[in-house]
Amino acid sequence: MSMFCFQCQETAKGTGCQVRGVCGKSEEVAKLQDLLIYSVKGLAEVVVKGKFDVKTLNQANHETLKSLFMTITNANFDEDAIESQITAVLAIRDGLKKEAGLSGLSDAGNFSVGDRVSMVEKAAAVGVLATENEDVRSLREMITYGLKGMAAYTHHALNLGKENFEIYSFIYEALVALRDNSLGADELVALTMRTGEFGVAAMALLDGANTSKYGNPEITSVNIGVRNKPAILISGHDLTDLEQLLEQTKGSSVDVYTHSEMLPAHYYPFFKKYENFVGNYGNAWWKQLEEFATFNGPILFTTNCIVPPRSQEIQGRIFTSGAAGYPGCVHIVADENGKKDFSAVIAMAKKSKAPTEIESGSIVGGFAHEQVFALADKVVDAVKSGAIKKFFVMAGCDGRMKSREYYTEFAEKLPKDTVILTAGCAKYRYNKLSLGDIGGIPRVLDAGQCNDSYSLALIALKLKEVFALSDVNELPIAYNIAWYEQKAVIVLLALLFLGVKNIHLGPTLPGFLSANVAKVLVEKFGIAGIGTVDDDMKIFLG
Ligand code: SF4
Ligand code: SF3
Repeated sequence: MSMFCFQCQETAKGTGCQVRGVCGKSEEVAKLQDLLIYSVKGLAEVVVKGKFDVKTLNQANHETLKSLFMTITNANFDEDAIESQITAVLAIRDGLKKEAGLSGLSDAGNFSVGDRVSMVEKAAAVGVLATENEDVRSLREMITYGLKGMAAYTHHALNLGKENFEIYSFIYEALVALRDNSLGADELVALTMRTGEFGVAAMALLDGANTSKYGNPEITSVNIGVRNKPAILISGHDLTDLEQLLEQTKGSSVDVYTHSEMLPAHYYPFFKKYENFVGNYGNAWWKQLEEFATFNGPILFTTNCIVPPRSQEIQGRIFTSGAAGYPGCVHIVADENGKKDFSAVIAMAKKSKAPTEIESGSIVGGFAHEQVFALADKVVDAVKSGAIKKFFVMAGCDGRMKSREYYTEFAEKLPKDTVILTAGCAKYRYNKLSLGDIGGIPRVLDAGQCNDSYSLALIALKLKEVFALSDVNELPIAYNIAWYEQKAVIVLLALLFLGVKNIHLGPTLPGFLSANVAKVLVEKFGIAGIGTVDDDMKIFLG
C-alpha cells in the first residue's frame, strides 16, 4: 500500500484509496497532505501546552485554517504548495515553542523534515492508518473531516474580516485530542458532538459575514444561457474572490459567469449591481471536464472541487486562489491586505471566444433564512391547510457516481404536496426539473451553498417555534442528504448536534465509519443509508 485515504464518498471500493485517489490525488500529494495534518497537530500541541491566548496568534490561527482547508477533497493537488505549507506551519510551531520555552513535546511538536523525500518518508508513519484500533481511527477521522469542513467555512468568514476565537480554540483542542491515546470511544463520541456544535458556530459566523457584507439572499432568477461576449467562469465558494473579480472586470468587455457552488452568489443583492455578472454556466463540479471545453475562456477556482484537467489547453485556462491549487495552473496570491490581482485572468478572457451555449432558460433560488421568514405566513398557511404535507431536506454534495441518479428520481417521484429544501451542489440533480410550485411557493427552495445548510436549520427551528413543538423531529421534515466531501461531514455533525434524527445519508455511507461507529450512529441518531427510490418513498411518507 503506497497511500491511504478514505475521506470522501468516492473512495476506492468504498473502503480507501491505496494507490492513487479516485479524485486524481497522487500518492505524493496524499502523503504530503497527511504530513500537513500531522504538522498542524504539532502546532496545536504547542498552542495548547504553551497556554497561548489564541487572540494573539493571528498567523497560527490563519495558517491552521488554510492547512486543513487545503487537504479537503479536490481543493489542492499541488505538491509544491502543500510542501511550502508544511514548512510554514513548522516554522510557526517552532517560533511559538521557543517563545514559550516548551520542552517534552510529542513527536508532532518536535519533528523536522528537510527535502520532499524526507517529508514523504515521514508521512508514511503519520497517516490515517497510524491509529491501529479501527473504531478509534474511525472516530478520529470523522472528527478530523469535520474540522476540515469547519476550517473551510471559518476561512471564508476570515476573508470577510470575521473571526470567532472560540472556534480557533476548539480546533486546537480537538487536534490535540486526536493524538491523545487515553481517550476512548465515549470521549471521542462526545468530541464528535462538540465538533458539530462548533460546526454550527462556523456556519453562523460565515452566514453573518456573508449577509452583513452582501445582504440577505433574495428570490432570484438566474440565467443559465450565455451572451456573446468573452467571459470568465468562477467556481468554488469564496465570495470575496468574486467581489474582487467583478470590481476588476466592471465596465470591461468581459463577462463573469458562476459555476457549481458559486451559483448562489447571484442571490445576494450586492452582486446584482454588476452588469457583466450574467449567469451560471454548467452544473455540479464533476461535469467540468466537458463544460470547461465549451466555456472557451479562463476559469478561476476559489476552492474545491477541481477535477484534474484532461488537456493542456484547459489546464492552461485554469487559475486558482486561496486554498485551491493545481500543478501547472497559475495561482493568484493575495497581498497583505487580501487584495488579489486578476489581471492575468482578465487578459486571457479578452483573447478568448465567447462561451458556447449548452443550455438556456433560468433557474430560481435565494431561499435562505430571511427570505423564507419573509414568506413564513404563506408557508405556515400552506402547512396548516395541508397544501404542503412534508418538507424534504436534500442538501449536500453532488458527485459522479451513477447511483446518484437516485436523487433526480427521488425528486421527480415526490408527491406534489411536498417541498424540497436544498443547499450545496447536490441541488444540480433536480434544480432544472419542472417540479412546479404550491400556491406560488416553488417546490425546490435553494438556500445557497453547502454552508447555507445553516439556513435550513434556522428554518426548521423557526417552524418548530411557530408550531409550538418541543422537538425539531416532530416537524413534517425528512432529511435525505447526499454527501461527497468533508464540508458535508461538518454539516452532518452540525445537524446531529442540533438534535436532528433519522437522517438518510447517501449514496453510500462513509467508508471511514467502522462497523461499531456506524452502529452508534444508527442507534443513537437513527442514521440510515438509502435504498431504492420506491422503498425509501414508502419509509419517508409512511
Ligand atoms: Fe480517494 Fe476521496 Fe481521498 Fe481522493 S479524497 S484519495 S478519492 S478518498
Ligand atoms: Fe460540492 Fe465539491 Fe460538496 Fe459545497 S463543490 S458542496 S462537492
